[in-house]
Amino acid sequence: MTLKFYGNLLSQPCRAIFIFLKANQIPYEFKFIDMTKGEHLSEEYEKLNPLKKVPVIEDRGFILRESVGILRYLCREKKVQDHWYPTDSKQQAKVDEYLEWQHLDTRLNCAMYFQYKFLIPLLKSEPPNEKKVTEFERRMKTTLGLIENVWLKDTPYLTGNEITIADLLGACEIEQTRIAQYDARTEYPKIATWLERVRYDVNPYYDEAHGILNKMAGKSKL
Ligand SMILES: N[C@@H](CCC(=O)N[C@@H](CS)C(=O)NCC(=O)O)C(=O)O
Repeated sequence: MTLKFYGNLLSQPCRAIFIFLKANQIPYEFKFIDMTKGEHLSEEYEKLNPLKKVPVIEDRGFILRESVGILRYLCREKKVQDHWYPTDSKQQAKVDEYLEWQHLDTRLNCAMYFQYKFLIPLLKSEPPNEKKVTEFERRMKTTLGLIENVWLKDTPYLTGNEITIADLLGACEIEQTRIAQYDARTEYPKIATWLERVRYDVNPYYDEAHGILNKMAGKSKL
């Protein structure tokens, strides 16, 4: 039975899972959840995920939510190269170190900037709340500064010398702010080089995952 992946490529964690599945040639059936139509809020979807969010996977009847948990599960269950989530305890711990940190840093601060600068004004047809935008821009830049000067200080990838699931989640989160017309590449040279490295490693899937985002980032007049 093919793995089912419920998601939407405008979602940062969904893109990370999409790239991972493709790069590892794991067969799956994509179930597009149209959040603009509120499909994630439907009764049918709620049965799958009472948290009403994407992504979700279903693997031979086993349902799993939360991108970090999903990626770790896929690394354990499927035939993938060890570098994605090393079995060596210390190397794995370094990946976990980032995965734990990112929830309240890269994920929270970049996503909130994107929401206040772009998504909320779009959904509510009203101008951005400038106070919130300024606050989250400050917090996002603190996070980006830490990625530039701490996580990428001595290594080509976030947690070492090889690409891991941490890099996929981190890169997809940072790319999201381009829809709100902020590109981290312009201010953070190490982040720029690292994003290009990650893209190169997993292309054509990186570009495929970011196709809609790239179009939106190009079109947005904000
Ligand atoms: N911690 C969750 C976050 C999932 C999440 O926030 N998904 C967003 C899209 S990026 C969503 O479904 N939002 C719909 C909503 O909040 O109504 C994960 O990493 O999987």
